Amino acid sequence: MASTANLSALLFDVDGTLADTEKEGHRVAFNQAFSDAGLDWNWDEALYGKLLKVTGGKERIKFYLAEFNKQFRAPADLDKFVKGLHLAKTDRYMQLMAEGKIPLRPGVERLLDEALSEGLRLAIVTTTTPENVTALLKSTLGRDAIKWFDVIAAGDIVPAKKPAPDIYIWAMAQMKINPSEAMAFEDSRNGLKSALDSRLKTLITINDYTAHEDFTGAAWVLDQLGEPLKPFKVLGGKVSSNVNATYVDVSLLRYLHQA
Ligand code: XBP
Ligand code: MG
Repeated sequence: MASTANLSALLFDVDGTLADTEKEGHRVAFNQAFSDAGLDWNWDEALYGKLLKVTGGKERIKFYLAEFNKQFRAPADLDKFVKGLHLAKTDRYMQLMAEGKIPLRPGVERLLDEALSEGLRLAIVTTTTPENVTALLKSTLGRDAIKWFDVIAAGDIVPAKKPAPDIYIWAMAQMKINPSEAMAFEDSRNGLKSALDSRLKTLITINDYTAHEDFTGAAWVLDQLGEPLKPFKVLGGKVSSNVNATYVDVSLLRYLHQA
């Protein structure tokens, strides 16, 4: 993971990293889709925390059936059933995003703006469905924000989702960059593993669902990216926290990347 190359690209996870979408976004959309389908399943906040162990909505539904709802008599064609439920969930999620109730996390918009003006390239690297990425970016940053990103690596584009490294490797191949030129932004252990196994230096911003996770190997672990009037807290990481910065900007990223 030598970082002699200059930093040229920032690769962002979406759920939990750009915005806290899981509790009030994905979870709510899953429950609405279940209810629309006449199912009495209810994923409360605590259960959803357990289900987050598995990334990908379709994979998560199957995990729920295998581990938490074994008595459910699933239709013979389980894949088709799950796919249908998940399509309905995506519709519901997009509606929720269009209502604009889920903001970006602190520092995200400022950092994206600064990175672009400094000539860094941006990419999205996520397990969620591409339509969901578009819906979130549109509702928070406007219709054109999707164009800020050179690559949207999302959903089923690779069969093996995070924690497998495949989605980061795919995104970097599309951008024709090496891991030594980039940094990843993640919020979870699954995301960190995916990024580290792609040889990317990774900055973690935790959230309520991931705060307890093991972030060994991360360059830095922060509570959030910070703003001038909302300083971050350094919670861990390999790089010395002995810096004067109180919010993440491009010069701090260049330092972390070289450290
Ligand atoms: C995000 C996910 C996704 C979303 C649901 O993980 O695991 O599955 O929770 O999205 P990460 P879909 O932040 O590591 O990318 O239902 O569209 O799969
Ligand atoms: Mg995430």
